[in-house]
Amino acid sequence: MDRETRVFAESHFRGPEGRLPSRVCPKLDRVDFIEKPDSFSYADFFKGYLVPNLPCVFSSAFTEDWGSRRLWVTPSGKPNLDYLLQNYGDVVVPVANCGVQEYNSNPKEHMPLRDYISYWKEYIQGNYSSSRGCLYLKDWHLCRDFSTEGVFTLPIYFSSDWLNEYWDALDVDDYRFVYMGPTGTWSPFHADIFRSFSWSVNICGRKKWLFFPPGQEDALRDRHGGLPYDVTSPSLLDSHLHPTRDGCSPPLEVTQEAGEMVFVPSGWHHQVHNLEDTISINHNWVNGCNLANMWHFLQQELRAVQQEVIEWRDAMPDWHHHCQVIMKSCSGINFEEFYHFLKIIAERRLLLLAKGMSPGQAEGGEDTGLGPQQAAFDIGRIAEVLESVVVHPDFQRVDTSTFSPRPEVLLRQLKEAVAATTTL
Ligand SMILES: O=C(O)CCC(=O)C(=O)O
Ligand SMILES: [Fe+2]
Repeated sequence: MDRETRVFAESHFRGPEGRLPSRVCPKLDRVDFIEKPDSFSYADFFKGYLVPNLPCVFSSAFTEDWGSRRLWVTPSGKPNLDYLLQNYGDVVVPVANCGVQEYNSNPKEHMPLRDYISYWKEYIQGNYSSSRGCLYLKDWHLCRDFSTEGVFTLPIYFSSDWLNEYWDALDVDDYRFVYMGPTGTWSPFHADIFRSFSWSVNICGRKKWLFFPPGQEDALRDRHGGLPYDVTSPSLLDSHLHPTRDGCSPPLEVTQEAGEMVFVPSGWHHQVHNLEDTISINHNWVNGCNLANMWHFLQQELRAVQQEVIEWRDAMPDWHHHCQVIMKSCSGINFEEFYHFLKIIAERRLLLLAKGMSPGQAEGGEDTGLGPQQAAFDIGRIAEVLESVVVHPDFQRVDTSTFSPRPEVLLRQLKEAVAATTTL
């Protein structure tokens, strides 16, 4: 990142738009298409899409050299099921049944990839129908199971990825996925986990995306406040069931072709349909541009948990602690872990600045080229969010006596670093 880009981003987040979770969205009637890798820099993406939180689509030229686009695909552009079987057949993968609604999602089962591939072949032979229903392989952690060298290369635009940096540092999890399924498989209406960004590349096939800017989903709620499962369902036209439906603009529709890369901004609800037999690689990621959205989301999640168990508040002396435990099991993270996440990233950035290195070099891997300006920006964003965390009444109830460093100490270190980097 260059200095001018950092100044631009910092002034955005200081302004009224940056202070609120991104609810302000200009009326868009189409999504930008980025044609040429050579004339589109990291700064162009950062200023044009990441900071303003707007979707865009990158042409297939951006993924031309990915091994998966050759190896996983037949010459006629179909998924190379035999290649996948030979190379990954034994791995156990999660599979959703698109034909069955369970809350606002689909029930999942686990099976060896070889069984999913036999199902897929039968499904094609059966003219895209099967007594087993319409099955979609979702959220396969390929990178956790195999080396992905020669499969794909992380595009520079998406390289400031704290979620995966954090989980890699802990060596327990990641948010890097492969999806694959026949024509007709789909993902119900949702916004991504923790209000993360996502990026998605079609290795082969086509997807139709329906996008709603942040806040628009509220107009789609039913009489009881529930979000829809399927925004294309005719029941949405019933104004008795969905009284505020008229207040919602039609979705932004994007058709993603083979090789193309979609950037999904933070907090944008979306629904996705595979128009052909499709394989995609999708990552979720968080960084300084959507960190405040993540923190806002976690506060909402805690409030929702507290509402659910409000009746026990007076009877249980450790009710607040229990709310944090429930939140961790429902959302995957609670306030203590969020602090840990901030701490790990903050310490890595402080170290980088102290050593005058870029984030990529510090990991001993390939240099991502994001550099000290990015580290300084990251520190500023963490300081701002941590300042809000430490004064939150529910965070103040968390026992931080064993945290190292204590949250106030880390905040002070970050503020000192912010002051020292203004002239960087
Ligand atoms: O491709 C899909 O089915 C869903 C992808 C998605 O929701 C995402 O990448 O955020
Ligand atoms: Fe998504």
